[in-house]
Amino acid sequence: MASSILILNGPNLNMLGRREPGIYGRASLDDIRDACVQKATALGLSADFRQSNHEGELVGWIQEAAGRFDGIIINAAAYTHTSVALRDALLAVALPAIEVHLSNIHAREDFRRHSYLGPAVRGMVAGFGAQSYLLAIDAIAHILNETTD
Ligand code: CA2
Repeated sequence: MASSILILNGPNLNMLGRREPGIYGRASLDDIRDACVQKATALGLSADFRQSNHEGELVGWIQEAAGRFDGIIINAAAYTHTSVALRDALLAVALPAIEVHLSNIHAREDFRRHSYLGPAVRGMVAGFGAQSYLLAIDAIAHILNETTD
């Protein structure tokens, strides 16, 4: 059976393409979802792409992922820099997870340089705009292939 991945997006990412194109690019979240589904399909994966402005909803989706998905890609947006709850949820489900950011969080304000998710993910892709998501899908496909070989 095809592996399936859950792609999660945190607060305000629903506004992509409408504000701050200089930092986050012109692609809308719908554009990114379409590109992710296309990329995942090309790699033989199925992808479920979701966004929430609520930390608890994101925690719930991560908890429910156990047994339903084979891996998680997450752009936790501002919760990256604040959320012990998301970190604990990712550690609890123990699925391979990759952190994604559109912008290079190390080239911005100091508070963005720390990610609470770091210890709960296999790696992080940041700074390539919408392409960060596609690179993360490549990475998770590689991880899932290693696990099924
Ligand atoms: O670069 C990223 O992907 C971020 O996760 C985006 C977050 C930010 O808090 C992180 O430090 C880095 C912000 C998402 C907000 O998205 C907006 C989109 C359009 C207009 C305003 C905000």
